[in-house]
Amino acid sequence: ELKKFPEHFLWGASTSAYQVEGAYNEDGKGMSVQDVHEPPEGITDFKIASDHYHHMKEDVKLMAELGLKAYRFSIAWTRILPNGAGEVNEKGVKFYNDLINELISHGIEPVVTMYHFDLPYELHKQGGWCNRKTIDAFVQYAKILFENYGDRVKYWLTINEQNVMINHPNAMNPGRLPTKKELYQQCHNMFVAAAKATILCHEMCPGGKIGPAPNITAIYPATCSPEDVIAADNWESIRCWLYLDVAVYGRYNSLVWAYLEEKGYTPVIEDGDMEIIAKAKPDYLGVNYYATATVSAARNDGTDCQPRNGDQQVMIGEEGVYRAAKNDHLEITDFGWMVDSIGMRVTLRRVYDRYHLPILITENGLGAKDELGEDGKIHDDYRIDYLKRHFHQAQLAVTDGVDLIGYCPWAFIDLVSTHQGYGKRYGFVYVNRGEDDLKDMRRICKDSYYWYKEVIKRNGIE
Ligand code: BGP
Repeated sequence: ELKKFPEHFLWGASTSAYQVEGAYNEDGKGMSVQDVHEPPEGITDFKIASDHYHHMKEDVKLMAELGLKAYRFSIAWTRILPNGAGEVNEKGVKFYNDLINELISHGIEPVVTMYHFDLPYELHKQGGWCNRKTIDAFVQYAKILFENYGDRVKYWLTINEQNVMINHPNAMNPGRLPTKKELYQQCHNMFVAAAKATILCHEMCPGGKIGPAPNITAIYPATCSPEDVIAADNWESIRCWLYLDVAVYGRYNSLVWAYLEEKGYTPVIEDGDMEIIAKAKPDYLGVNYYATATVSAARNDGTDCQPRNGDQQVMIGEEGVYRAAKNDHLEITDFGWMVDSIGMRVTLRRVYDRYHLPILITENGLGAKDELGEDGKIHDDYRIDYLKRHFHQAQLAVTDGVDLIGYCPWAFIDLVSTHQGYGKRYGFVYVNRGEDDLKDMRRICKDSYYWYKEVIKRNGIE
């Protein structure tokens, strides 16, 4: 028999600062790597996005009407510290203070991501995460956040999808792409930064909970050939377990360390780093889940690495390590992403079984080309169907014994997709704008909004 979702389950919704806020140069905000990134031809940039910065109260009102128990958003580092470190921008501090107060006054729990893909450009120019100064900058930033909001924010997330930043670095690195060796140094420095922030949170915010938010997905072997199974194990460790093992167990995953050594990618680990990492204990795990990936053994003949099509979910393979494979059992979205609701259950079970920490689904959702109908509505029954299937699998995971504390679909409102701009929408709320035609930016609740409202009311799909 199905278990019910727990009482006080955090039915939520997610966004990230640079994808939703706009106002990219207003009220003292500094530039982030996203602001200087050239979008692909015909795709909007992040300058205006969904103009949430100027629609904040209206948007929170829509969250309240939806009945959201939690709202996961990110703070733009460059609103707080325009240069990444040093001088504080009070107007930026005030914006999030107002947002947090607005949420709380409507009974919505703020879930705050500290850093979501938008490194301050000033830090990037000085080497970004390859430079250990960025660790200090992050600690200064964390301190400001805990000082200002720690009395009201219970749920903190350190870094969004660190593993995506390492495995798919295009969107976060304007200019030259870092080498693999540099990426693993960035990765290590982010581990240290997240650990320091975690320790600081526990010191500064009594009752505060903090954790990482990687993109986690079970990796399937393409066949039951033992070689494929090894390849799937390796890729699952490199893509997923590395990040959670460091966060939870305070040590590098041994399979991954062997891989790093073999490839010559091992990072410089300074004295004291591993002690700090071991001391920092997350209270819960954020998990972004979109789809599983399927892989087969590498052929090691120069063809393992397949060209990507600009889509972050298309596995690219790595020469001699694994090869992306097709999974004929799964459907695929119009944007080429696999749909695997059962894979969400598999993923949640694996994560819980490995770490035994409460899990918050911090992202999951369907990107689609929603159209505003002649009746002035958006009939996104495909999104309802997608979410219904995933909610059902989440409930099965709860029944399996997974300690799931909440579910924040991506996204609360339409926002700029990392690769496809405004042509690919995720929100429960539609924003009336096109790729470069801003129209009136009006908010219109989609059919999925009204459906989700009932789900929240009933604390489940049935
Ligand atoms: C995740 C990111 C989000 C969001 C989402 C959808 O990887 O954390 O920022 O963008 O994916 O991806 P996309 O916008 O590329 O469709």
